[in-house]
Amino acid sequence: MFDSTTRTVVVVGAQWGDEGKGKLVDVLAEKADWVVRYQGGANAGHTVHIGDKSFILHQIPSGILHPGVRCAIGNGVVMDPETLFTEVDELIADGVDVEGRLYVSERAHLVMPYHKLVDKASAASKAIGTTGRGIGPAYEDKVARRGVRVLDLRNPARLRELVTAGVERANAQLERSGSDLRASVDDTIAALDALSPRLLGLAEDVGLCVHRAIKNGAAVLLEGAQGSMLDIDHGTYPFVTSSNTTVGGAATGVGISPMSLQCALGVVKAYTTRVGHGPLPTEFAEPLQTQVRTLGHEFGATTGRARRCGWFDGVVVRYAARVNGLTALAITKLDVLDTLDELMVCTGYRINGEVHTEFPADLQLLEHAEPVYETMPGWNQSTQDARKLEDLPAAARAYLDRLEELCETPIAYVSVGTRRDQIIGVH
Ligand code: 2SA
Ligand code: GDP
Ligand code: MG
Repeated sequence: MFDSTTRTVVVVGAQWGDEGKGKLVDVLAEKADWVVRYQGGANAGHTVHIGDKSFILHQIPSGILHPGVRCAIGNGVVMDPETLFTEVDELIADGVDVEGRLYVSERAHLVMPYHKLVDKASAASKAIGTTGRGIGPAYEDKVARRGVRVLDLRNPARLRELVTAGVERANAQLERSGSDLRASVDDTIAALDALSPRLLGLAEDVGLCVHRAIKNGAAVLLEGAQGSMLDIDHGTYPFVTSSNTTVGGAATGVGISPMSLQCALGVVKAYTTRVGHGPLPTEFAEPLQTQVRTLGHEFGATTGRARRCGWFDGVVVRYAARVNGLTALAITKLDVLDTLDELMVCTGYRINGEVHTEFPADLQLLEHAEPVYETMPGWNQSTQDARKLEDLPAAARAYLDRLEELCETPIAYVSVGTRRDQIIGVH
């Protein structure tokens, strides 16, 4: 992806998350100078396998596993300081040198303990199937202009004021939800005081750092979390997360100009998954549901929840290609389909007798949508050792060709296993 002219790349999920962004970021980070997260928070779970070790990154950019790469958490992220340092300490225990190369935007909003209590207790969160990591309540406070930012830790009086108001509001919400749990101002302040020196040690003007890096010709990778169909504006609202997961959010979430973004790599599974509630038009029935979930180990990397699986949905990925302006696709988990006799690919939705090829905004329409499928032969052969396109069986190549055509976007990578080396670069 990176070369002498391509210096800023966004990696974005083009389905409902868990497409394998962590793996692609790890692969691309080999040539990056900076990797920056731009939205979401500890709801993300980005998995990277190196040798026999497996790392799940929640808030720290997946580039951290490459020595020397600078990693930053942008202003668009809602940052949970408690779990950030758990993550940092786990990496250090695994021998990863984090010192001096992890930065946190001083403008990033903090996820407070009371945000997590509210998220776990509220009926609205349950209806959506949130991760319970306090993401929605933290973004609510941000948008309502009453959030706590990293820089507020420098001002104890202001911090206490913001926390007191936040705790009061959270306790009222908890009471309304029928929860017995309550947040406490003193406990919240004490927890922040304990983390504050360490966190302020990482605080930076991340937008400025990345701007300067770009000006100096650095290779900068912006790492999206969740997926395009979970975007607050473009996703399956209200069954979405609370941030702009799409490329538009990358510039605002890092604090650089959208004009500086050069490439957008959309990561997509060779099939579809979603975790949490909401529409998934191509969802499998049993026994295929359990079969593919087992083959693909489709369980949430943060919560362990079973992911819902379905056929590849061309309407979804073509929509994501448009909204993000994808310049290329990375197709992951092709190997998971190795043992299936036949594959189906969704090319449109039949709604009230009419075929729609554009993803509808109104979810009520989707309730009556019947996917229109094309059937393609399987390949019944392992693809895990393929390292170039010619190593793949002809039926797998035909499948990829059809995905490329349907999504109107060229394929740049095909991933055929969890390991770093199990990838095909398409030139
Ligand atoms: P939230 O917690 O407010 O962001 O939840 C709102 C919706 O967004 C979905 N969401 C996700 N979907 C896929 N993967 C995510 N990360 C974890 C993973 C999920 C897990 O990597 O596996 O472990 O369960 C993620 N984060 C948020 C969520 O399911 C809701 O539908
Ligand atoms: P992310 O949130 O997009 O980074 O994805 P997750 O880490 O939540 O989920 C992707 C899962 O698929 C992880 O367990 C990865 O190790 C795994 N994975 C990634 N690429 C491949 C692949 O090509 N084949 C297989 N079998 N697994 C993969
Ligand atoms: Mg994930």
